[in-house]
Amino acid sequence: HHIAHSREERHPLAKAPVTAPPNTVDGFVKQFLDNLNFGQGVALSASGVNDQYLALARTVRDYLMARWLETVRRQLVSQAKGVCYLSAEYLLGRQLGNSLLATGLEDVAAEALAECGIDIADLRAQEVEPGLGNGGLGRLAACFIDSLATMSVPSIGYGIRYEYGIFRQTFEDGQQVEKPDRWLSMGSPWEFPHPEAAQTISFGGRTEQYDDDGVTRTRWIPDWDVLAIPYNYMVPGYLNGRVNTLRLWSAQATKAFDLRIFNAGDYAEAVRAQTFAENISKVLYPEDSTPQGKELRLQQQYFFAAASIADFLDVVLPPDYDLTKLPDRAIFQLNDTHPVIAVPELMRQLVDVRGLEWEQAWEITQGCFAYTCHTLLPEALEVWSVDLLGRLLPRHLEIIYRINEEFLAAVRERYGDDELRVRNMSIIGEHPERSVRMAHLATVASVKVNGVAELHSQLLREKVLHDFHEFYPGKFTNVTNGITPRRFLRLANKSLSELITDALGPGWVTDLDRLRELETYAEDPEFRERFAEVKASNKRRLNRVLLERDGLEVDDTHMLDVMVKRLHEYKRQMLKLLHIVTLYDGIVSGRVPISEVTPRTFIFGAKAAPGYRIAKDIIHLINKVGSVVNADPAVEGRLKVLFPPNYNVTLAERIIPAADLSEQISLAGKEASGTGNMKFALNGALTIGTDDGANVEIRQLVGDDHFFLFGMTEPEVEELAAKGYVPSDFYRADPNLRSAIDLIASGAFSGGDRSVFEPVISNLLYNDRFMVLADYAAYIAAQERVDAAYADADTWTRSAILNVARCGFFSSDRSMRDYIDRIWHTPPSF
Ligand code: B1N
Repeated sequence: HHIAHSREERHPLAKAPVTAPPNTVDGFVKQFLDNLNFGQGVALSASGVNDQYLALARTVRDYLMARWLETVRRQLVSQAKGVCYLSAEYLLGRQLGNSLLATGLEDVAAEALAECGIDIADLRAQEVEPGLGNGGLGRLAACFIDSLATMSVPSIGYGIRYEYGIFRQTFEDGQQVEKPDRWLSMGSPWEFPHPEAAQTISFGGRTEQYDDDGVTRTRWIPDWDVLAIPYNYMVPGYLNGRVNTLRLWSAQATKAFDLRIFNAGDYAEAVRAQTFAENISKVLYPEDSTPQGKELRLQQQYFFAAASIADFLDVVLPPDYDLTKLPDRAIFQLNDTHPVIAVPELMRQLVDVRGLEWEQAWEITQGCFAYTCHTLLPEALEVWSVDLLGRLLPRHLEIIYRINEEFLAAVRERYGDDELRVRNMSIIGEHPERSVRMAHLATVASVKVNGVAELHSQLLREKVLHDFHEFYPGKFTNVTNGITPRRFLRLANKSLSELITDALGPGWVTDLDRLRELETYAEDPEFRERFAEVKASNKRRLNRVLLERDGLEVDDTHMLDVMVKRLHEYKRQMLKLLHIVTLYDGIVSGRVPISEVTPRTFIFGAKAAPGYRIAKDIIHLINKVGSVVNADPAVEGRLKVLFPPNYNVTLAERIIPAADLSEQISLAGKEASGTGNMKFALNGALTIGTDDGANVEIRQLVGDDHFFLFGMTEPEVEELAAKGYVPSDFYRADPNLRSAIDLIASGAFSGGDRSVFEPVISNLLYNDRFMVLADYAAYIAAQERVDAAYADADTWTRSAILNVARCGFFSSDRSMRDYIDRIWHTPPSF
């Protein structure tokens, strides 16, 4: 601090505060041309669109930079309690539009570029989105850091800078083929690497005890290490002059590492070893909700957790900080179990590195962590084999064992020798192999544990973590997920935003409850007409996007019925498909006159984990049904099935504002929350959905008349499972269902080849873990209610407006307030 200070004394310019370029069209043009000429090294006349995009991005960045430096400075001075959000995924979406919005530069930039003869829309289209996440969990992290910046909460996001994000999906003959996501190949203008602030992260080796002035201590003697290089990303608050930090770690081989081998004369081996180390941040694991237990994944988790803890202790905290006060200075929020290895890592830092007593260190650690659980599926609860963990992180395994020993002693003290309970609660599981249950470790170490929707939190307390809830009453809480209204309404749906702002003024963007005031406008025929025109224009825009992107045609006179989310059996894309096949079957069999079929365009968007066989078969089937239905003249173009490949945040921003109907049809009790459901409702789509996740809260808020509920409730699901679910009974009992399944099985969608979709069909008839057939009849009936409601366009529009008006609760700003009140206790700073 002292050296830095004297450096600033030397020149008057160095003393002046950093200021942004002038907020005018001329100022913007000047900055843009400077960035193009001096940053990109090209003249305007010779520049290509990517040069121009990079120069534009750097220009917007220049406007953010002064605010970022100021935010960092103030945070350093105030030392207020802050949030460290630890997440293995951040599904950020494109940065340029959001940065322009946050700085209020949208119009200035567009005008400035127009004066240079450039259409800003062409440059915005250049940006490759950073897809550093799989789905809801990663997008949630991105929404949360947006809200934290907008609400001026001291906070920092920590994660991994994957060189390859979620794979790019292509279809070959209807089947998913994965391509690498080279998002960095054209350069990323949004990141700032800081190799001088690297952390060294160690792995492997052994531990030993040693005598430290009469005290026996443990040290870890690792046998290899890597460098973690921080890359800073700016997270701008919306029009509030604050810019927070997202710090993503990239792996680099350490010098010591390659030199050792290099000096032994084996150059090729030294290079191989370097590649090995740098593999750690190479690629995002593409499994959503089903961890794979791979060694590289554990390496990733420890790599970013340890780097983040070290960064916070060494760089963010002042030197000589009294660590016993850490719980008043920081809360580490664990986004699912992926960063939970940070718990034993903090213990190791406090006990082994900084010499604190175990008891004191444990007290601190238990005050610093909070854990968000995002699932209910048993197969999604992460475990690491003791064998693997002990090999990679021997000291951490010892620490986990001791935590468990003391925890189980407390359990035994409370319940006597109830060994069944002790076994169920243990952090170490014994079957099918000895393993560390990361959710148990997280629960034991955390101040609070939260689920992500009311129903989910209730099921956590009553089922998945029931014994823990009994043991730690008060530890469990709920924070219902949210979405940022900046990206998912203001940016994605500019025309609806303008309509809302015309009615209410601009304040709703940071105070989404104000949308309630739209309820009276729902009764105004003129407002309804304008609202309907917004929907229609969003459909036309989607039409243009899909035509250009994929050569697909949306009929903008159709009802737009959308199901976009990861492909997973529990989400039940098969149920949606059975509805489509039933409609088609009705037409071709002559049972339903074509004039009675409501014209609908169905849009699917979904990636399947590359190793998830049945999910890939379902993608194949959707595409094949689409080819047949779309081409059959008997359908007269009244049904269209579109499946644009590579659904991502950018495409979501186009699809969601155009949708009429939102499909949220998971089996009750399986979808922890869902956040797509919120995005659709907030953009004026009506939901057809089960009583699951946050659907429950959406329906309560918008009202039963404006939501199409169907299907079994969670207790009904349990009841059916308990009495023994036999899917083929439903097949036999329902002629429509039988006919639809038989049509698929007959090879009608696979050129007569009955073998292609046999696995999908037998999975439905003889397994059907997520009870698609049991909910089929209710779903079809609900879709008939949808058709009837849609026939009255004006009433439908009124319901759509009421959905918008009543969904302010789902702002991620509200989620942040809940985390602050119930868990973090971090007041806003400035
Ligand atoms: O997290 C979202 C929820 O809205 C969804 O309902 C939930 O399914 C999703 C391992 C996950 N749960 N678990 C994951 C992702 C990646 C991975 O490697 C698990 N994602 C969810 C936000 O709360």
